[in-house]
Amino acid sequence: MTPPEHALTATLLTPPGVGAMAVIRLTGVGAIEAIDSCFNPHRPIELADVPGDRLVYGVFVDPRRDRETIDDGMVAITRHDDGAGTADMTVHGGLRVVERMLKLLQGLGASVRSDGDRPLAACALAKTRRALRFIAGQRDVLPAELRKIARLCETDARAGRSRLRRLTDRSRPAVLLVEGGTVVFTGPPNAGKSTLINRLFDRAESLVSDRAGTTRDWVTADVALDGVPLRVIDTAGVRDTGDPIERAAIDRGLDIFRAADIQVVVVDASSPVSDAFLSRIRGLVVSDRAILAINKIDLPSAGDPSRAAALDAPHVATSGLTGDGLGALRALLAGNFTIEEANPPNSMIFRGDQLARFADLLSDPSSSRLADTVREEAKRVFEDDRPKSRV
Ligand SMILES: Nc1nc2c(ncn2[C@@H]2O[C@H](COP(=O)(O)OP(=O)(O)OP(=O)(O)O)[C@@H](O)[C@H]2O)c(=O)[nH]1
Ligand SMILES: [Mg+2]
Repeated sequence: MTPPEHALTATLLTPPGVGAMAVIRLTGVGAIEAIDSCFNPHRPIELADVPGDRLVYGVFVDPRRDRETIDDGMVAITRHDDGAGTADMTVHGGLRVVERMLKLLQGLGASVRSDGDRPLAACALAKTRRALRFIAGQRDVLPAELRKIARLCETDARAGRSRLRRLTDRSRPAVLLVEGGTVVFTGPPNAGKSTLINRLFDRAESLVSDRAGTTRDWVTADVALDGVPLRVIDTAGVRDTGDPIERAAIDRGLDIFRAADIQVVVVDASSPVSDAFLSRIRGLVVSDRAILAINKIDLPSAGDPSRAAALDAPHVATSGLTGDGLGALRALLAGNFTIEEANPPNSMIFRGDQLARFADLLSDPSSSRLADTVREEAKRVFEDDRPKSRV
């Protein structure tokens, strides 16, 4: 019988849904022969002889339907040392084309994996170059790290467990790097929130005016900070108001402020900070996620910014007008995202199903399968994590 890791498997590598292109990977023993039977290269060529760095252009056909054309596309072939092969097929990304291709491969003996790792999907989701570099780095490092843990489990199960736990507990910086986070700005009206955001991220989308209550519904912008994708949200200034629409906007703004990955409270150093504002905000601030910006320091001080500084958060003095303190504010933001920790193997990102399996393992201290399961996991991380040579 074909061992499971050599069985013919088809995986959609790109995110499911409509897109310009879709990439389907067929891997296992017989992959190249299977592609041979359903692909007509435009130029006469033996697929088995094609070098691994060459894309072959042609037409995918259904051999069971009189070689009816499914789509035109490309194939890249990799031959593995152990006799198995991998064919990456690029087709048009329509739902119907992908469905037909997967059915075709199933008909040729492949099992279709829906829970497969999707390295290309993850790459497609990466919003910054740094996130992309991280994903590529993790591809190299994660299987080796898991194998190390498996070996450790065999000699010292306790140490192996704690290393595995540490690995899964430290994924936050990596998740933030790949998926991004939200930074929500709040503060009294006219404190300079919109000005600060525009200047910090070099944009001019938030309206700025000397009229308090300029920002009503929140305004969002997608930016990058040191390679971490961030969604920055500018909210309505917090004050007591009789206007029901403004009140609703303030309430909604405070809701998203509470849930933010990073909270930035902006106050105006040149005017007194009201008790009403401080008491409203205090219960919402989460100290290890919050930053206080004491803004408009280019103006004479109203003498009481220390009242705001009583909020339990690191603070920084800024001027959205002159740019003073913006470097320090950026550094605090970056520090909050623990950006420098987002490096494999220090911090790595896992799929939900992997985390669930690791949690199961760790919750059963008597498990004798620890080393084996971790080793299996190392194999499953990426389909192509086997020694291979390009033909
Ligand atoms: N002197 C000085 N003026 C500033 C500074 N930041 C903003 N301003 C001015 O303060 C006024 C209010 O700025 P906004 O950025 O609209 O303030 P906001 O906090 O977004 O206000 P709302 O949207 O109404 O809550 C504008 O006239 C800005 O030009 C600053 O650092 N120094
Ligand atoms: Mg504003």
